[in-house]
Amino acid sequence: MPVRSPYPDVEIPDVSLFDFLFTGFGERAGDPALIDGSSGATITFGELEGMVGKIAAALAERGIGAGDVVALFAPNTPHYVAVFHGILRANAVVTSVNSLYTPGELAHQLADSGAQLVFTVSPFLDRAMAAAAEVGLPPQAIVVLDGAEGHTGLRDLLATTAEPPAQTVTGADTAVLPYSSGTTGRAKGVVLTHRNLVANLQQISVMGKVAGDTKILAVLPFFHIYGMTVMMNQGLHKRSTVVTMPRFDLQEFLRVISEYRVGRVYIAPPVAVALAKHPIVDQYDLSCIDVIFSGAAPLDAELGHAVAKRLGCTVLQGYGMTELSPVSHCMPDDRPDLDLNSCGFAIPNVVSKLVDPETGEEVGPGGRGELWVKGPNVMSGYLNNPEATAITLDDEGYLHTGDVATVTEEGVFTIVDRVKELIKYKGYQVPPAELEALLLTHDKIADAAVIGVHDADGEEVPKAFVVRQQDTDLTADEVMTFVAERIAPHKKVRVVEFIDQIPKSASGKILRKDLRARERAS
Ligand code: AYL
Repeated sequence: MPVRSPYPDVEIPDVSLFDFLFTGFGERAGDPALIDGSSGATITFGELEGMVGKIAAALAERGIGAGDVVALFAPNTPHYVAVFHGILRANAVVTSVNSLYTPGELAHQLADSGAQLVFTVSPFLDRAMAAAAEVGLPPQAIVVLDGAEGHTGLRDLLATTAEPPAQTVTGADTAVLPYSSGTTGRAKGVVLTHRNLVANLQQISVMGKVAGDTKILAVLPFFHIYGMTVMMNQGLHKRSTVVTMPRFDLQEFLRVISEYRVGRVYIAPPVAVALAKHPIVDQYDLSCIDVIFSGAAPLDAELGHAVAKRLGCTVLQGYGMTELSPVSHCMPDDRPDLDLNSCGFAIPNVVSKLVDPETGEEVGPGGRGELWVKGPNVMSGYLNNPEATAITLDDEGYLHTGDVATVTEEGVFTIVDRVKELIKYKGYQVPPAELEALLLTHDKIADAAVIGVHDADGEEVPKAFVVRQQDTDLTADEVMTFVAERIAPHKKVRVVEFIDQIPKSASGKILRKDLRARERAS
């Protein structure tokens, strides 16, 4: 039987994300919406709304409008938020890009999404220029937020005297195109509509006590759907104050929390390890923390309890996926008694079921099955990729997550395994297919396959099985260096094993199951 959320359905207004978030700041207009954790610079709700309107007007003047795609390649700052919503307010679409991407990776996303304009910052300009050149975008198509010679800067956009264009987008229109590999293959554009994003904000709204006096830490990147929905947009929705950090640095993270008295901290599990174990944590007054919420990879309950005890706060876990906008299951603030290995209940308007991947039979409480999710937060599909969409979304509207879960009689879900190829390194996606394709470009490599293995700290890391070309010598270090020079650091191959042959099915598909079994046996 499909499991319905135990929460009553919430209403999802049929409006654009801009109208949903920016309507009626009223008395709050003068309150801080965003604080730059590094500099302390603050933007109020009213100021943000003004900036969004100007950016939209300036984009419209430059010919950007309905359906156009604009890439956002920048670290978390208050200006990121203004630009993100300025692009949407111009009726255009945001494709958010991983800040660590190499020019090649960025070029792939620019070409695949059809981006016409790129927003970046001066420290990223070299990579943006190289990628733009690769896909034939002129240098003038790169806006440098903090300014650079020969490029439009944020200041230029804000100087416009034009009015923002009429809003033409509806809930059904595409709002963002984050990239995800999903269950198989390379990173693909995930088509999320305004309605998807509005829905997920309404759905998570009933789960957590996030309010006008809550300070939210945004250290996880806004380019990833976790930062985008749960930090940036939830913060705006609840009229909370979002404190931004451009990257994770433990000392700076602790300083910012302590100095700005942050109450709600969203993390991925590796941060929990530092919070539980690092001696430096004791040097900061972290009594302001009310809730630490972990998502993006499995949190170990023991670790979570250690963090809760050390900091005297509540630790909660949620589950999500880019394709789900992203949250589908989470622990509510008022149930810290739930098993911390679990990811709580299905959120409102979500129906989920567990299906045995071998038999296709539905599995009930006590059994294990692939998690299928249906709800208003489910993506409309992968951009220009009906084959991948068909593999992931079925005719009844269920999204097949590729994650294996269990459920209790009460409706509490726990993720216990993964049946998809995807590897998660510190919560970031590593698509094996991409690494395999890259490895095959090495002239001394005859064949290769990549799977996730666990290192001594229990961290999932990519491991490559490599078949050398006949009569060649190739070392593990050479393989790792070759990969590291061509991709973002989180996708590095961290273990290499040479092997005589990659196990494959009759149709030539890599038998990852056999490689995993080999790994367990070693
Ligand atoms: P993507 N436990 C185990 N695996 C998880 C968990 C979890 N709590 N959360 C995410 N994953 C894995 O698209 C799982 O394999 O989005 C899933 O299919 O980068 C994959 O990560 C999706 O990776 C929130 C808000 C989680 C955000 C998110 C992260 C979305 C990550 C919970 O409340």
